[in-house]
Amino acid sequence: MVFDLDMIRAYYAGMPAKIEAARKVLGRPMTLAEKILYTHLWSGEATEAFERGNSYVEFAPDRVAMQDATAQMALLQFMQAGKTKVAVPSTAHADHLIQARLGATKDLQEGINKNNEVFNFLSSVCDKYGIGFWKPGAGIIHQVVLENYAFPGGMMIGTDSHTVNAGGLGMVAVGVGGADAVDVMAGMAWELKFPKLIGVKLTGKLNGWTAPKDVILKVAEILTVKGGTGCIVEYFGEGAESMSCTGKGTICNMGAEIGATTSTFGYDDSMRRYLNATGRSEVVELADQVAEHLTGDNEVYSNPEKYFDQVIEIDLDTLMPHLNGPFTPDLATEVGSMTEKAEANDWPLDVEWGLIGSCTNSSYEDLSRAASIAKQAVDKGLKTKAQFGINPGSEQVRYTAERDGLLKHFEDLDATIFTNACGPCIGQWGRYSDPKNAPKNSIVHSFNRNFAKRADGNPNTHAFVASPEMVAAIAISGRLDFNPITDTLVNKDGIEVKLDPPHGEELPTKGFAVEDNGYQAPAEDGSKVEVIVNPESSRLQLLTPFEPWDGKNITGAKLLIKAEGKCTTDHISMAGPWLRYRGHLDNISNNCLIGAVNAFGGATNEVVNQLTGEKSEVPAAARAYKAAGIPTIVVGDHNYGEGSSREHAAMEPRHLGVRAVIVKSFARIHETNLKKQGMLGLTFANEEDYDKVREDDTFNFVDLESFAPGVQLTLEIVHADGSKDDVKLNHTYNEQQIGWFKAGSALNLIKKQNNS
Ligand code: MIC
Ligand code: SF4
Repeated sequence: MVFDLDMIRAYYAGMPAKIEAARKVLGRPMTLAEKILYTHLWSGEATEAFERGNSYVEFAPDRVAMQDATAQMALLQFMQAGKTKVAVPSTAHADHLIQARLGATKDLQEGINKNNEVFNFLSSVCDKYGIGFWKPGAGIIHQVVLENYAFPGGMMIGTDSHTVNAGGLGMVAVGVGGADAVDVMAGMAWELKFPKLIGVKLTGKLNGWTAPKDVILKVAEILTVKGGTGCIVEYFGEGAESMSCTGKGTICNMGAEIGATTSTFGYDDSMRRYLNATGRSEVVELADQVAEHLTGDNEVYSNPEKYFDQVIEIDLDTLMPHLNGPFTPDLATEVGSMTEKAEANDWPLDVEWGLIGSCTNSSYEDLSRAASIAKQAVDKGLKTKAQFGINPGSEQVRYTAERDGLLKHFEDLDATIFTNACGPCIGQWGRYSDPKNAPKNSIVHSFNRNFAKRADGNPNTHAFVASPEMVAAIAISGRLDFNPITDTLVNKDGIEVKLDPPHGEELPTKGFAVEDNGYQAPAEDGSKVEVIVNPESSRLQLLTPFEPWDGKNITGAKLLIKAEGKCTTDHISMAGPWLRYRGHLDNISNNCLIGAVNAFGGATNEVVNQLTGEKSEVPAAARAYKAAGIPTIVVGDHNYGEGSSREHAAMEPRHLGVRAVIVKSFARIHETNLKKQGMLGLTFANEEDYDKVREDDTFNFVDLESFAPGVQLTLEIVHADGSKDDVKLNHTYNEQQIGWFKAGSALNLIKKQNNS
């Protein structure tokens, strides 16, 4: 058994009393999200009602999960915290660093060869500090967590934005930066602004070609990529109960794409079935005893408008399959309305690849429904027009799917089965030798993100997100505007055939099976384990603490870049080829902001170095200012830092001498990451002030010495012609976070506290 039953037992035992206390202070019925939050207060039982969207609250999560690309930095920081063992059950998963190119066996071996140093580092740090390690090939973090660790009513954090996937099993699971994980692993509280609540009522029942994926694709259309910011989305209603647990996981997974803190579902039969099938009937027995607390109160669901900050209703009976994209996951098109839209926007109608899997849609049910389409194609004499790539989410799913003949149906269409890892979902797809100059094309996938270059590094790849069964149908037809509900295809004998709606099995009838799940338990006593970091390494670098604040106003700062439009963490710290430097701050800093669009001239990775007046790449300009002892600032647009949890996007600018990031609005995880690394993350009080910033300005903070919670800061902008603008800046720093800024980083403060 890899999961911690005693911890779950203890939590459930304390739950009723804690809920009663919370009910008393709230004086009203409770949503599920509130029940989970109020039973995980660091301080124990609730003594006050928190203000949603405003109060900073300390929580005590039950677990921590990390993946290889973020764990390196998280664990390098943890090593500095001065602890001998992690304080809560934690795991690390080797999944992001493995490429998808030739197929599972070869790619996995190559992945191990190339990343040996990093995997050894992770394996030994885990061994030393009591962290479970899931080896390369074991699976993708969120699928492995759902299969092994998630439990109804639990709270976890993970150093990956899709940690939210565990909401499918009724958790409050939140993606965080590594520094937050370090706090919790070091035995400290985890702080979060008490979220607002969005209720999504699902009526009716999914049918035909419509899948759980379409629910979230629809929600993304309604809420857009920032509509969920600062909120927990709670799904309820008969439609929710009719859906499988892994289907719920898909919906929660893509909550990250609307910026939501997390999403969750109440405990129901689908979760019982899933827990039983994945060897956790003890959890079911325990959960059943507190079942009433593992879902929202009836009154809440009957009168949702009264209890949620926003309510959305979706009728599953009439919901249509969707294709979202390209380049953003909230650009929704119903299957059947694609032709005109694609033509109007010049999206290539020919589809070259269909990719199925990733942490979002790689359950047994997903593979079986998509396989039913692949099988039909073969049975009806169809050939696939596009190529297929499959990424199973875990070795357990892969092994079972192979045993049950599901993978064979894809192989009959010449599909490539990739490693149980992230691969093509995170730019680790060896599709082209020269992606930058690769041709314009369309692909469909069942993943979650479709930002430019995300899958294959090619800026001209138009990626559309759909359910696995729809991906299968579209790939077979080779047309983006194929509508399997109405359209026919011509088979090899020239006969027109139609695809029947998909069917699948929620869980394997013969049960799950696996030979080697790839888990490595940590040493009982890790004190003798040695963690080696070669000082010559290009992949790993021990951290040097950031400088504390000198107590003075930051003056004479220059603009490193004013980013225009979408600036996701992929723009700030690109993944793909750069994943190899995730454990080496100085080396990875060479990708700092290279994808951000410069508001002056519209180029990427090209700014004017004000010291020389010459054009420069962004990281080189930053290094030049730093060498000259000149502080810099970054200016950005809305939802700056959207996407991943990678704290490199905050650490790199900090390392390169950026002192403040000033934007119209932030994505939550990134804002926290900036604060943790001792950076000033500020927003324009007046959005139009963004326009006042010119390329060759000089910036002076005039009242930083009185930096305090709830008080605006003032930035003096001195233009090259000598004229000045005073701009008001908002911030969300509380006392403690100001402490991080002063200490130079949150980690500096932990160390100080440990030593005192
Ligand atoms: C992603 O999906 O973007 C990632 C890669 O999983 C990231 C984490 C990372 O940057 O390593 C995430 O979503 O947090
Ligand atoms: Fe991996 Fe993609 Fe899931 Fe991120 S979204 S964890 S890269 S499979």
